[in-house]
Amino acid sequence: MRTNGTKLEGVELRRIEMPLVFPFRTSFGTQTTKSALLLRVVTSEGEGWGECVSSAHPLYSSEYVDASADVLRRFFVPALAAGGDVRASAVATTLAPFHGHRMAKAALEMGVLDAELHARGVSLGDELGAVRERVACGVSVGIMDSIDVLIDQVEQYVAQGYVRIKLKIEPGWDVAPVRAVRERFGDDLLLQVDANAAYTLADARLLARLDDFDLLLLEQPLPEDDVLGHADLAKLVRTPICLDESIVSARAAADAIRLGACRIVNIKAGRVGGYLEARRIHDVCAAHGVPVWCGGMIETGLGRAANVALAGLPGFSLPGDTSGSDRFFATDITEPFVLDDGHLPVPTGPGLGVTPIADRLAEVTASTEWLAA
Ligand code: OSB
Ligand code: MG
Repeated sequence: MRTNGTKLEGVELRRIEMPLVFPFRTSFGTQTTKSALLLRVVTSEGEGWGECVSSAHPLYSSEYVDASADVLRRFFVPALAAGGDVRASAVATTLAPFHGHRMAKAALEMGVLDAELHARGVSLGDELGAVRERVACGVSVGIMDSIDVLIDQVEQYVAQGYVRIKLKIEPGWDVAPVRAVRERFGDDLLLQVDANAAYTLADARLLARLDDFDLLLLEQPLPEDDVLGHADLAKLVRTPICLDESIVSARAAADAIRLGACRIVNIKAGRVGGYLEARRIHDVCAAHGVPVWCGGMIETGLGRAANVALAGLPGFSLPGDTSGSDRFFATDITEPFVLDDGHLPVPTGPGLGVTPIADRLAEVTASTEWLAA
């Protein structure tokens, strides 16, 4: 046993910029580049990688890359350094006095966890309780300029083996694209939609028209803080409602389920403050018989590896947005995740099971900063 515990030596914050293979349009904006913050957490036991999923602009949630960097630099890393023995299971508690900034918290916990698991020789999948060796993969398809372009895109993804298609929707791009995809690809295609909070309860009759298309789920139709609105909407549409943005913690998940606001939950570790809280949400949902699936935030291979590990847990009974690296990037910073018969393998190496390739990382790095503990 270690007597003095694990010491945090410092954290390297690395800002990266990666071009997307093509623009990704959602109801809140169009993204052409992936901007992210990577954390190399260095402890007395070794090092680990964390990926912060905040975006350049606060459009999906209130978080954004520069704010994540600031709060890590100013508060989170100093607090963790001051806390003594650094353990992944205690990171959330150490950072709990600070409100919000869950994506930054998640990234720091992920880096500490990766370092710790490397030292113990345990994979993240095993640590979290994954029961699958590979996970079924879906893909999130952006809003397109025309139905023809959309059908073309979906055709390519289906040909690549994706087992489920998620269409981004917004007012003016909802019933028509869903109908077109359903008609073209038939009733067997697993199909769902994601509104990213673009509607209001006044749109209930419009959203109920989606009931005709046998969708797996309708993701986050209403604003993040409108949980009761989702419960009301659930009485007006037959398609199961799934929450993404609204579920910021295990408590929020329990509340939403109790209120009848969702029948399915999208779990994203960054949105909820880390992979350990993500597992608690999985457990809460499992206890209520609520299926979950793993969401995505356009992660590099680092976050993708962690997401695939999470998706290996037993309650992840629906395909996730765990697409292959080439869905977004021509070249990833790790060995790419490549779909095999619609699935991705849960990494088996210690920690994340992947590390950045030095040359690739250097190519996409905009700046680095060392935060000494
Ligand atoms: O709502 O699921 C979302 C990407 C960025 C921000 C929000 C969302 C998304 C996606 C998933 O749709 C994209 C992916 O596969 O990573
Ligand atoms: Mg979503």
